[in-house]
Amino acid sequence: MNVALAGLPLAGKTCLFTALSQGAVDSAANPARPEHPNAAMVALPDARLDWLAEHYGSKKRTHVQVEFLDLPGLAPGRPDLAAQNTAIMEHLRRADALVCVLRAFDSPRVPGKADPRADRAALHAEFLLSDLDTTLRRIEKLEKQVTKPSADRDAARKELEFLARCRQALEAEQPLHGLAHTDAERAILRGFASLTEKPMLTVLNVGEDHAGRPAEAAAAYPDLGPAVALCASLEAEIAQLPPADRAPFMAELGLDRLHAPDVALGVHQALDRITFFTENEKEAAARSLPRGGTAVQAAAEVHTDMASGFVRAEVVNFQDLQKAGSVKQARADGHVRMEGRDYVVRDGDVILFHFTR
Ligand SMILES: Nc1nc2c(ncn2[C@@H]2O[C@H](COP(=O)(O)OP(=O)(O)OP(=O)(O)O)[C@@H](O)[C@H]2O)c(=O)[nH]1
Ligand SMILES: [Mg+2]
Repeated sequence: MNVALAGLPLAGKTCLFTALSQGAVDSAANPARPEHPNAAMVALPDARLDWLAEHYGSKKRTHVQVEFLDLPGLAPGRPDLAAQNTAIMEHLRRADALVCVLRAFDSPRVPGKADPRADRAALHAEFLLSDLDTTLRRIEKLEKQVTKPSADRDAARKELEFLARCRQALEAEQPLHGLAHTDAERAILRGFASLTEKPMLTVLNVGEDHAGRPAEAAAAYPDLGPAVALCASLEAEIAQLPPADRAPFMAELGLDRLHAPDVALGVHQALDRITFFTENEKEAAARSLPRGGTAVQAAAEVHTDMASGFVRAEVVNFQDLQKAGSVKQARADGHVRMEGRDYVVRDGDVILFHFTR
């Protein structure tokens, strides 16, 4: 899973990247460049994993990891930066999901007044235009193709019909997200790496005076829909402190918890993925699976051998396990089930795979 931070210049993307990655990359020494973004793996926090690891005394804890990319800001309407914008858009296209970072703070370090509504509209317009451009070019190519007899003429005709719907949506300023209904249509959108089809999470970067109460600052923009609000600059500073030194600083700011992890969690959710767990004394692991994924697909996430030699899955949901207090008790309560390869995994399932080598 890789997620790109998109935003206008100075929206606070690098601060958010530092907050998420806890300073894993020295962005001051190596600023993200259009042709070379900075990347960092970010662990999804999960209290269930902590409970499992403690309960079983597992030596190792493995979190679900999401890769975040920090990129320079997009500058729509700047012909002099067209090459840079194109390079940035290429990275956005390759990402599985986008985080739109919007500036909702005023600072002497950043010129102009904050206007997250206008900034979001400008970003979305860039994405729509870029998708429209790709769609029109593809339509032009296919229209030539269907005039000549060929084996894939029918497929091309079908694609053209779908692309006409895409064009209509984009011209009406509607994103392509949710427009594909069949696997073939989804494959078409994936093929041209549509930007407006991608899961997207909005982040409102609020001022340092609102660090402790970001939601209050976000309440001024209810029309922006669900968004994660945080003060990226201060959360970046806190994330780079040794954990033991964070509490006094946070208390001073009135910050009861960090909000940057919500960005990673929000993206995982926006990608429509669930978390399941595997567990033994050596390792407690949280693993990610697309919603609707089956037991054998879950096994493949752990190891290809487990999928190829899959026999069955012993499943207990975390809630039942926690309530029971132990697998033994959960079993006695009838909460441990044997499931076959087509079982649809639920969020929070703790799974023991039985397989042959
Ligand atoms: N007051 C305030 N300032 C912030 C916040 N986030 C970032 N800043 C400041 O805004 C400036 C830009 O922040 P960056 O994180 O570098 O922004 P960016 O989006 O990465 O900028 P580019 O990469 O140049 O597009 C810096 O001076 C930050 O200290 C915030 O939440 N509140
Ligand atoms: Mg930056």
